[in-house]
Amino acid sequence: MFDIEKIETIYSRMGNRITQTRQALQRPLTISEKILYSHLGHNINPMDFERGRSYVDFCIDRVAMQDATAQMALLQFMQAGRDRVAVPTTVHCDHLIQARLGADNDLQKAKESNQEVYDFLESVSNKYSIGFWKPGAGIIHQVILENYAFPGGMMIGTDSHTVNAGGLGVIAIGVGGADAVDVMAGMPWELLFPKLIGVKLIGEMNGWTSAKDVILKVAGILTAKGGTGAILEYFGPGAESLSCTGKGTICNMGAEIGATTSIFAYDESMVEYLHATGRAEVADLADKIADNLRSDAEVYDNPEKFYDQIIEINLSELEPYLNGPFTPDLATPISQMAAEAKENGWPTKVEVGLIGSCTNSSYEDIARSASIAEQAVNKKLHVKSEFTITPGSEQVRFTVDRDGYLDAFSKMGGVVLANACGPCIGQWARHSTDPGKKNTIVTSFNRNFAKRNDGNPNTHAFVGSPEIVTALAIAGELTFNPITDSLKNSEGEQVTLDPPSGDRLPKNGFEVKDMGYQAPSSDGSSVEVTINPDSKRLQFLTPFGPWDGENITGIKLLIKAKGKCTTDHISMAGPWLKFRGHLDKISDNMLTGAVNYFNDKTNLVKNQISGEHGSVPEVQRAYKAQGIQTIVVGDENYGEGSSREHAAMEPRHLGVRVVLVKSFARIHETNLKKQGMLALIFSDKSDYDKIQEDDAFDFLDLVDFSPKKPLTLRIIHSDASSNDIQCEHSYNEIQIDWFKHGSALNKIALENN
Ligand code: MIC
Ligand code: SF4
Repeated sequence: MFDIEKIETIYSRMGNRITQTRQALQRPLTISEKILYSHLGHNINPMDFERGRSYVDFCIDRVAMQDATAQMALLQFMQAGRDRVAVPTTVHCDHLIQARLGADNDLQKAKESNQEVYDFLESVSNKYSIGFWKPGAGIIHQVILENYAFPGGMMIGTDSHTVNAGGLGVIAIGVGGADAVDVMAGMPWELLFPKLIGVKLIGEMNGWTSAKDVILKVAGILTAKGGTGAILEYFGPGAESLSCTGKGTICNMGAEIGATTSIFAYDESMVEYLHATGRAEVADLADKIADNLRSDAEVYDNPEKFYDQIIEINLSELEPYLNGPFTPDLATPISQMAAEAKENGWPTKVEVGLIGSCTNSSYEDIARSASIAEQAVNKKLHVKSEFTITPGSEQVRFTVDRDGYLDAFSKMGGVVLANACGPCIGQWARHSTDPGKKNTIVTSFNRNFAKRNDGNPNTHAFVGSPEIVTALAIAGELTFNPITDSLKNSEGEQVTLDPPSGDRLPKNGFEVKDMGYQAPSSDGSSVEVTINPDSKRLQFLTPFGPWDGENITGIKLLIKAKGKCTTDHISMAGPWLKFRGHLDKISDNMLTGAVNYFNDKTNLVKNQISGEHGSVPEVQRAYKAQGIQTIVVGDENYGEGSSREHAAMEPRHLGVRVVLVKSFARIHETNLKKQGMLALIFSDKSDYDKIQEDDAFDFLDLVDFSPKKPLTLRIIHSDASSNDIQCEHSYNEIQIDWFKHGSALNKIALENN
């Protein structure tokens, strides 16, 4: 068991801090407030911070990083001038394993093809006292839930779905690598004090509905940016009726509505889960301070007084949902899918059903889905779609294998993939004769942006619960509603599927032979970290240059992006994951998925010097060669999705200086600031329409860059006419300093060396 002494210390001080806060604020507190206020940075007194406006420093209990983001985070940490990490930290090898043939084969192949990167991560971990979870151990968020998460804790992770741990009562927040570097270097971590959205769950789920449907419904209500800057707190009798891993699923997908994080208060389901995962001692400690791990009674009695917004969902009436295609907030109740699919022309033949991922790979998910798989075999149904299963951790995989569930899936024709992200992040060698074909897949993952799973822009990915995905894979039809429809079996009879059933936790306990964990050496000072100078996968970083103190002028437009521009559009994953440790190489994917406003094409923009069109990275490199700085213009919720800071570092590396948008997603905005970029927001959104293809830009008052003061940007059109527009920003003093120094890291390095 990890961290028990640390948890004891945290719990022992929580009570006092909460009492002080209640006195200072003169009101009852919600669960998030209790956790946030008991993690305030040193010397910060509790006061009623302005939600959505005050920047506040916090002391973080733990940092987690996955292999695809850890490379860049650790390359930066190595420049920070530290001997070891200041807070407990882990690295998890999960994103780089490609799904091809099945678990054993794929894992072996990944170890060979990623050896250099795994060796690097292992030796850096060893040197700086970081716990290392080897490839095959599982997906970061499941491993965290099973081993490290504890009610009342506060952690950050370099992955947007770090929020998964809210299912076990943690304030867990996804961040870019540079934020992790701050915390690993012993600095407090700064966050815009969040707003609070209360989600009251009443009733109890039944039949085909599962925890996934709660968040699919919430995503439909709040949309992809509706949670921005807020913590979602789930409460009510319905919340208590959910399993701990079901709560994790709900919190996990809170990333899809831009929420800072989501959380459930401590309850019996968490006690059960802590016991089942070998942490009865943590539950005993939590029991002693249980009142501190839940909102005050007054909050539950009159939630409207304490939350900025309240949503109520009756679980007894909740239908299963399918969200998509191309965006996780397009929510369709299963009973309306047939009509919606017809109206929108979505292909209805389901080619592949994929279950698992960090979102839905618990024992309960697998057991319930397996109960559907068993019916397919027993009722002699011919399974129409391909079907894959990605277990979330070796502990879950070992146990569900022991309990016969994996066998049930193979009998239905399913393929068990490695305990890794796999197809969820485009690590999928999909067998297809026509890679551009318009087609439909259904997954129990969380994201479904264009091209994400298989690189094909015409793949329509729908997100549903693993139980529904299994049923749809059997039926082979997106329009199949297992609640009302029947299927013809191999004997020509019409049969129906019974609703799923399965235990929340294994009756005979979890079991595992090798969890895949490697502890660091107690003294890593002699460990040497090397990178081959010819490496195609890794590259030491060179610090970005500081600002010269002048108004930046003569900026050219690189691209005006139209519509949705997620981090998958800015820095695609899948085939590019292998270059996550090599900034120059990965920069060749910069903004290649963004749609150019002027021609509706991806990766084709005008080079203003030559007048020719070229790929975005090519044109940008041409500007860079001539010392011309550029601007990227974007639409709403720019940078939604992943925490990958490559989406900010690539533009910085290639010489983009400004990103000006209608609105930003939180993590991406911070990532841009950390890397010394100017992340600006149109004061008047309609100014977006003023930007033309041949425009140049001058700042008029960047020399006076200061908090809360908009900047003036002059747009100079090709006919020499111009417009002066106002740009808002959310930089505070410290963040302006990052800009001045060239990056946040430059500043830390200066202070430490
Ligand atoms: C994702 O789900 O998009 C990822 C891949 O896990 C990312 C992290 C990354 O890009 O490495 C995330 O969610 O932050
Ligand atoms: Fe991995 Fe997918 Fe989860 Fe991201 S969302 S951590 S890619 S399983």
